[in-house]
Amino acid sequence: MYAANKELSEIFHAIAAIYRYKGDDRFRALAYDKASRAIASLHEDIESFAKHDRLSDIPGIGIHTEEKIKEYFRTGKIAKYEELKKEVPVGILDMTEISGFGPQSVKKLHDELKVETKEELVKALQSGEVAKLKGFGKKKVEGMLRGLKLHKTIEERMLLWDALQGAGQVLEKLKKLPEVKRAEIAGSLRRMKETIGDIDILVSCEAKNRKKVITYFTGPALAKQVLAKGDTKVSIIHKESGRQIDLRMVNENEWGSALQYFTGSKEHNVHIRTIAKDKGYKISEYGIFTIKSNKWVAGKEEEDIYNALGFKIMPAEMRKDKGEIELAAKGKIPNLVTLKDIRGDLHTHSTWSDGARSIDEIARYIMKNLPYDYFAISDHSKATRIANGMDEKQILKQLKEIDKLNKQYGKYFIKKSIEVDILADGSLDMPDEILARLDWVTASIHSGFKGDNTDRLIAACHSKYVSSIGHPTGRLIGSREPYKVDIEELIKVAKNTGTALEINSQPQRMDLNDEMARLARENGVKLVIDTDSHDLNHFNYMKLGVAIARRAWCTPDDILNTKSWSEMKKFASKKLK
Ligand code: DGT
Ligand code: CA
Ligand code: CA
Ligand code: ZN
Repeated sequence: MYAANKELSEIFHAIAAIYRYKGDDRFRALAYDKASRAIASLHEDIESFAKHDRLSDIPGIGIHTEEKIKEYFRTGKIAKYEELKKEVPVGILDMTEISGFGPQSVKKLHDELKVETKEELVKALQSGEVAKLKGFGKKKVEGMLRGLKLHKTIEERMLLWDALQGAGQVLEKLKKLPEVKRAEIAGSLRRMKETIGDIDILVSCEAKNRKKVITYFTGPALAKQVLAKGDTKVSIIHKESGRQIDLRMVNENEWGSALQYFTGSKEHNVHIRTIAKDKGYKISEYGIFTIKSNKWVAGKEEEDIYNALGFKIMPAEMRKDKGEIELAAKGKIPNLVTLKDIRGDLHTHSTWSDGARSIDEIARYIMKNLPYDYFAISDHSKATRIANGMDEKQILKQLKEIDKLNKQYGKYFIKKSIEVDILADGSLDMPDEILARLDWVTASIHSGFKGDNTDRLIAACHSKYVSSIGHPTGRLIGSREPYKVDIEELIKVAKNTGTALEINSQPQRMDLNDEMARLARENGVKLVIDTDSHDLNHFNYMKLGVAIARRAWCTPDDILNTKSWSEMKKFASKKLK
């Protein structure tokens, strides 16, 4: 991200948090949040927009935020922000975003216990001091402690999406060095785990050239800090992402064995090693050798290692020691779904609710950039007020616009849809007459996260208009736990009612997760992989959903949106009979 984009989006995010903390201007907070998101997802340098007086072209930038951006480029700061910062305890402001805390709770803790830092606040919570305050019952304090734990996972580990971005840039740069023969991501990132502890990169080069690669890797272009520096292993804190990257260097004939070893998982490798031992081999990052005479057998390519054991190579996403080795032994590794198989996206938001782009902009973007045969506009329904949900009148108007645009493009490309709220009693936030006019209906929960939501989801599956359940567990990695749901029961009902379950690809959602998606697949439930896009760049998230599906061993056949529209339609209309 451009430096100014990053700073401005952070400042606006902080201003929004301050307004929420003060509790006096909710709408202003929303406006700053929106602007912050808009800038964060901007592909171009915001400075060039400012220079050409085009800031108002950015969807999500309003009159006030435009003024603030201009001021930032004129003076280097935003006076209002400096002023606001003095009115609130900045040391604990961030904590308002942790689940179980919230601006009002943090404010109360500050006002009554005089805590100024995160450490003080955590201490007060753990010592039982907080539990003595009015309004902080046992349940509330437990919720806060759980929130802290969630928050910790994301402080210590990064989201898959963030790791992919950081690692991608570094890999490109390394590949450009003339000394580097091959370079590849390894570790949990290659396995596409939902959170990543550190990024692992493997490089092959001649031993005499290692020093040059190390000098570049630990130099100012990439490293903020050097954690460890050996002859073949170096660790840095990456300048751009602030995260740890481990680099290992191997000889060309060790490439395959090293890649196999450093891809892991540890559990997978341990199992592979016992099998090797039974067959008279030993495996290390340097190759596969006979135990008897220590003779090198293979190691140049990764598949050579597996082949030497009588296996076919399996995709990295499968390597968890959850049955994939047994499958490989039988020669039954499935052809997993890939990004190329995806033919459409059934969950996207436009300016009709909380999306940043008009339907026309989205459609044109997709036609130009993605190989899709169809996509659905699925804006929120009215119960999700914070997301500017649509009422009956608005959606009817929206349907007319979709008709008009499809006619204009000369193909029925945009499908009519909605992300309809599942209300507290399990009913849907839109009458059947309207749902009946749509091509695809995603039903989701956006409220009432505290109780057990199994019955609500099951009720939604029983609606003959509901094609798919959106982000079925509602979790946000690092900030919100999944609500309670009996996933096995949901899977059973989804199967019996012919309802699909969504794999939502938003980086923080990844919902269903890999294990649940696997359970769904094993029980014959169809899945849809959606991006839940709120802006054009979100369409790239599709690869995250595909990764979940691959970790769940899904083939194209398990994923509905690898199919033609007429087959999608067949699936949805089966319920209507
Ligand atoms: P992370 O970084 O916590 O998200 O997870 P990984 O899997 O990337 O773990 P990491 O970075 O510690 O190590 C990278 C890979 O190296 C790991 O997936 C397997 C391999 N590896 C590391 N330590 C060991 C070990 O003690 N035994 C075995 N068999 N493999 C190891
Ligand atoms: Ca790692
Ligand atoms: Ca590592
Ligand atoms: Zn939603």
